[in-house]
Amino acid sequence: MLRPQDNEIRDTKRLDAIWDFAIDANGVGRDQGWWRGPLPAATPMPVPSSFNDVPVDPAVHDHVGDAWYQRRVFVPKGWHGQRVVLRFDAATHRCAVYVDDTLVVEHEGGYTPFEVDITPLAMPGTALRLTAVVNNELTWQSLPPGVVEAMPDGTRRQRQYHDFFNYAGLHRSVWLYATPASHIVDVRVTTDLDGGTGIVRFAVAATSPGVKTVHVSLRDADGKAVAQAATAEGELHVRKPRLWSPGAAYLYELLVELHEDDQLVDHYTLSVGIRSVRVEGTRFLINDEPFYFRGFGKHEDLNVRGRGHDDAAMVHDFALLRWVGANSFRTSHYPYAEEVLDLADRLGFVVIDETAAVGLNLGMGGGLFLGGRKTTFSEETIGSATQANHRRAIEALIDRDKNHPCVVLWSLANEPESHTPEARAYFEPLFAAARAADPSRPVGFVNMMFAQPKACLVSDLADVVMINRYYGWYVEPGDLDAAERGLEAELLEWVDAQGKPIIVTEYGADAMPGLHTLDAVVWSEEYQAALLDTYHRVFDRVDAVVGEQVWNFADFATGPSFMRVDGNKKGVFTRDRRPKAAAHHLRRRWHEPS
Ligand code: BDP
Repeated sequence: MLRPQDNEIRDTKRLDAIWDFAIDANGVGRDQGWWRGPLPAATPMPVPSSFNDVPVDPAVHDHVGDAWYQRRVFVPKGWHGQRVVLRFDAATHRCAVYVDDTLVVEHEGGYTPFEVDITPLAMPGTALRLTAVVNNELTWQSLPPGVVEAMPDGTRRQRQYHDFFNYAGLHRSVWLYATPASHIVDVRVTTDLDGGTGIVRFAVAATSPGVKTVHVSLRDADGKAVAQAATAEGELHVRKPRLWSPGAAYLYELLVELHEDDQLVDHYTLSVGIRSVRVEGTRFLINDEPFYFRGFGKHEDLNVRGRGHDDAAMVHDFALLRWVGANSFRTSHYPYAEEVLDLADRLGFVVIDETAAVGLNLGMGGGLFLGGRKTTFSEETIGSATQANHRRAIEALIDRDKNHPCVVLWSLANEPESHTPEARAYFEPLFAAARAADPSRPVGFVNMMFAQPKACLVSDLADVVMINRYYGWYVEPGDLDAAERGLEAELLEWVDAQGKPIIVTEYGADAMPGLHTLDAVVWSEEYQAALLDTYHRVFDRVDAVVGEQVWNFADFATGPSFMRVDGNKKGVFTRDRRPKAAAHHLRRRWHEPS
């Protein structure tokens, strides 16, 4: 799905503002038709933002169910004869949208965009009432999964299987935009290298009732055309291209024009980075050179805004990534805002792009969070409906992010159960779906401790082994010698079992900022730094390790737990982005990579 764009033909109107807001504590809004008029007892709510932390109200913070958003929108006078589209960049976790009295779209999945053509309802020069009802319930079918429990007092409580707060709301921008009726629907670009030549494969989808032709032209950063074609699908060749490389991004622009009966009717411009990605033996190659991932698993998590996108915070996070010497991050544990990927493209950061499939592991979560074990993969729990949803989520992620040079690897899930035949049956078709949707990038998933190298029944489907490990923290806490031995032994077993590149996508320790101890006691800043050092010694001894991504970039909000002190404190930065000792440590290692 193309992002809205302004140019001499297309026009956008961002609907970010203070909207009217009401939680639906008794779940009556749909029956009562709240979209038909002003919301009852509406309060102000910024868009984009999570709604949870904005008012000072536990009923909103912990709300489970529907939350209603509303605003008036003026359709610009000049949009006569245009196709008018309403787009939500993200509504977490599902949403139904009304234009005046009409239901125009419903969408499942909290982190990918959806849009709808509302031309017949959007008369230029008039106002419309836009209402969105967002629902934050996690179920066995949703990604991530969860269970809503009824409490004795009649209230409902959300149980979940993942370690981050269930923020919800309109997390990203909402747009109204206009295109001509005949328009460019989608553009897909993949790139490769052939000796000294850059290959840019493109496919343009467009609708037009007349005789249509598509022209594409690739411009360098100075605007000079370097290759062109007059077909909707084909290959452009660029001799001696400037490559998009980690830390040295270079972007071309693909100018796509739609002509109908020899008239220019639509135009779209896409940034293109020419690069190749390949796995060879135990190497991860970008532009045919071994790449070593240095970075973090992150979260979209800030005070007040929760998971709401914020440009200033985003640009600052990239500055911190650069300061600390990172070259990559994983979008743990859901697709991030498209703005993040745009900036990673521009600044040359490498991204592991992950779906919202986290917590598909009831062996762990059931015991820990729900006071009892349940079978992970079954028709009563995570079954065929979840799998169908998961497949759609993979396809939606790939559809959204396919053109970003920064994305080099798809992560289909974080720490699912992966040691049972049911897990294999669940994942096999999902890997096939990902490969069908994008044959150009490696695919993997993030393995959890319970599925050790010889027991894991899913890793052989992947191109890369990604593992999260907590030796010295959840396993043998405080004993870094044992951690060093355990980690090294396991990594060598992975090399034997799979012979693939290994990225350690999570390792780390909680550290309470300001807690200092002489002898590196758990929870101190010293222990966090010492644990990272321990892991790094091991990584440097195991050749197949091609990446280290610390958990986490910054402290983040979670649900209540006896293991969490006002959230997860494994950040090397605090939630307000101050460095802990570990950040300085990493900076020394990553600025002088061996
Ligand atoms: C891993 C999860 C991550 C958690 C982390 C932790 O992938 O989401 O936050 O552990 O416990 O299992 O800190």
